[in-house]
Formats: sequence, C-alpha cells, structure tokens
Amino acid sequence: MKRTVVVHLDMDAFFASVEQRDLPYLRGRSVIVGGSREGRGVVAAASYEAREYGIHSAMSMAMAIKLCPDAVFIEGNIDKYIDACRRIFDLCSRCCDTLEIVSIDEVYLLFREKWNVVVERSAMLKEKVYAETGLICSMGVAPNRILAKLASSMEKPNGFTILLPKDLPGSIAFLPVSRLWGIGKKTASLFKADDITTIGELLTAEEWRIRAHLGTQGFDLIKTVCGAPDKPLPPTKEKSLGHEFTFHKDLEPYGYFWSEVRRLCDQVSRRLRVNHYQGRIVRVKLRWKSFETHTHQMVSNTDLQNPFNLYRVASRLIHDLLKPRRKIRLVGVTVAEIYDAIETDLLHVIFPEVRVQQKLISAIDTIWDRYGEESLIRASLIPARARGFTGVSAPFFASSSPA
Ligand code: DCP
Ligand code: MG
Repeated sequence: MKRTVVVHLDMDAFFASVEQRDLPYLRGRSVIVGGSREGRGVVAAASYEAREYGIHSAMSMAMAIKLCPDAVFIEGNIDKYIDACRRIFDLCSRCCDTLEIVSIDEVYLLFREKWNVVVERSAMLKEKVYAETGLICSMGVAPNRILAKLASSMEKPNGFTILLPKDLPGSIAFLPVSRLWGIGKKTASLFKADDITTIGELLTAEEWRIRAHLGTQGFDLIKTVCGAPDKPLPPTKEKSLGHEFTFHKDLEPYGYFWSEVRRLCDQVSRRLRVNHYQGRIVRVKLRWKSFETHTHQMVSNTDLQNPFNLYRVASRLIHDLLKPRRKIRLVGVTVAEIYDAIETDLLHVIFPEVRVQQKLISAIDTIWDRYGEESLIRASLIPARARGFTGVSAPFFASSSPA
C-alpha cells in the first residue's frame, strides 16, 4: 500500500507580495501591510526586505515605523488577497488527492503516490502558482504534516525542501525545537533550562524530561519527527448519504421541480452537518415516467455541508441529464465517499459570502433542532403544497450507494 506523502505550501509574505506584484515601484522595497502610517493597529504582513529590519507580523505599527521609517505602509485590500488565495487553492485542488486548507495562504496537499511523482507534481504546482498569480510560495515535502510544515519554512522565501524518510531525523537535527509545530515559546524555554535546544537533543533526551514538558504526546511527536506517517482518520460507517423524492404526478422540470431539488439538497447537507460528515462525490438520479433511470456524478471540492454549494453542483448534473419534453417521476441527490469533516470555520473567515450563508444555515439548524424539520420550509414550495402537490421522500444511508 502506498503511504501518504504530505506537501505543505505557504505563500511568501503573502499580502505584501500581492502589493509588490500590483505596484512595481514597491518591488525590492520594505513594504508593510496593516494599520495606518499614523501608527495604529498591527503589522499584517511585511515584505522580506522589511524583515531585515526585524519587522514581522503582529508587531505594533508604532514599533514597525520606529524600526524602518522609510518603509512603504499600505492599508491593504482583502478582496485582492482573497482572489489570489482562491486561484492558488484551485490550482492546488487539481493536483492532489486531498486538499486541506489551513489558512488564507497555507494548505496541505495529501498524495497517495510515489515520492518522485509527488516531488515532480509539487515542483510543477509551484511554477503554475507563479505563472498564474505572479506570486512565490515555499513548499515542503515530507512523510507527515508536522515535517511538511517544518520543511516549507526551512528555505523561505521561494523554498522547496524535501525531507526524505531515509535522511530523517538527521536532516533536521540541527534545527531549534521551537521550529516544531506544537512547541511554543514557553515549552521551548523549559527545554532550554534542561539544555535541550535542538531537535537532535530532543530525540536523545531522557524519557522523563519529554514526559515532563510534553506529556505522553511527546512520544508521538518524537515518532513524527523521525518520519512516522500521520495517523489515518477513522473510517466512516456509511459510504454515501442521500435523499430521493418521488413526485405524486410525473412532471416536466420547471419551477416546482427545482424547488424540490433544493429541498433535497437542504436535507442531504443537513444530514452531513448533523453527522459531521463531508463528502467528495455528488451524484444525482433521475427516473423518467417510463421508469428508465439515469445517474450522473462528479467530484466536488466544495463544502457540501453548505446546501448552496450542493445545489450548485447537483443542479448542474441534473441539467446534463435532462431531455426535452420528458416527464420525471423521481429525483435523487446523494453525497458519496463521505468522511469525517474537519473544522471549516476558517473558510467562513476567508470568504465573506460563505460567512453570510453560514449564519443563515446555523439559524435554520437551530430552528430545526428545536421544532423539527417540518417547522421551516422553503417559501418556493408553499404554492405547490397549497395546491396539494406532494410526493414520497426517502432518505438513505448506504455502505454501497443505491443512487
Ligand atoms: N496575517 C495577518 N495577521 C497576522 C498574521 C498574518 O493578517 N497576525 C495575514 C498576512 C499574511 C498572511 O496572513 O501575509 C499569511 O500569513 P503568514 O504567517 O503565512 O505570513 P506571510 O505569508 O506574510 O509570510 P511568510 O513568508 O513568513 O509565510
Ligand atoms: Mg505565508
């Protein structure tokens, strides 16, 4: 079985690089993106030129001005950064098996491929990111997430660092322990008091010292540093989850039909949310009046707990299946290849329109949790319901999908 190879990608001086790209006179200069020149707020991003003066993210603006009064100070334009971030994530999602978004400029790409394939694809991705956005990034290739993140930081900016299993842990033994994700300033200073400053020293430290400063998790960290793979996510019980709706009377795909499709998407995404699942495949099913049945599916990289996303994908798939003047008996929407969801809160911070949708979705969830799922229905269904249009709705969980 192929082991997962992890690639960590982090944009270099992200906000400042976008400004340097768009305003050529800023190139080669100290650029600080953040609060105003009047010294309010904190530094969001500093170009690598500004870092030579000791300026870094989260430093007070007043301090940054003191260290480098000649720097160019820019308030910043979040829309531009989000646009760049979207294009980068899009390129990333096309080249790996799984993409995990960590922050506005940082992702993990998981590959189930041989090392040479992963290295080649990552190098191509780095070039593509530059060609399509004009921005540079640093990448790290390693057997697990902690090492991949460490690797991407080792040769910043514009770095490409490979930590091959056969060279571990020797290839990182010289680095300070504080460079490991999970070891903060406080823990690093406790280790220092024990004369442990480098990763190499951490690996040869007595067990009780590791337990004292890191608890039993310290032993997992040591295995990770030596190249152990990340623990796999526990498998989910069901492989697919969906809803079908049989109309009380066969019909052509106009207004009411699409309202029911929206409702199916509402129900399916609701069940993903309730069970904390996410899925990779969207599948639709149409049964014509003649009982002939067709399915169509596609891989989706979007958050399918969001019914707006699910409907966007499902309606496109249904449109592909439709045939002129043919009446429909049943429609189904299924999400397959489901897995335990990771926290997606970050996406809501990055994408403002998602934040608005999220508020609506959680308000609906609160009402459904309290009063049941019939307590709130789509307004577009009310006229049809009033005219007695109904049908048979059937949810299913399946370990091999029926739709
Ligand atoms: N950011 C922010 N406030 C912070 C830290 C970061 O607004 N306290 C924003 C600005 C950064 C972006 O997030 O450009 C990415 O953060 P990084 O920590 O990755 O920093 P940079 O990309 O700027 O620099 P590096 O080259 O070290 O990754
Ligand atoms: Mg960055």
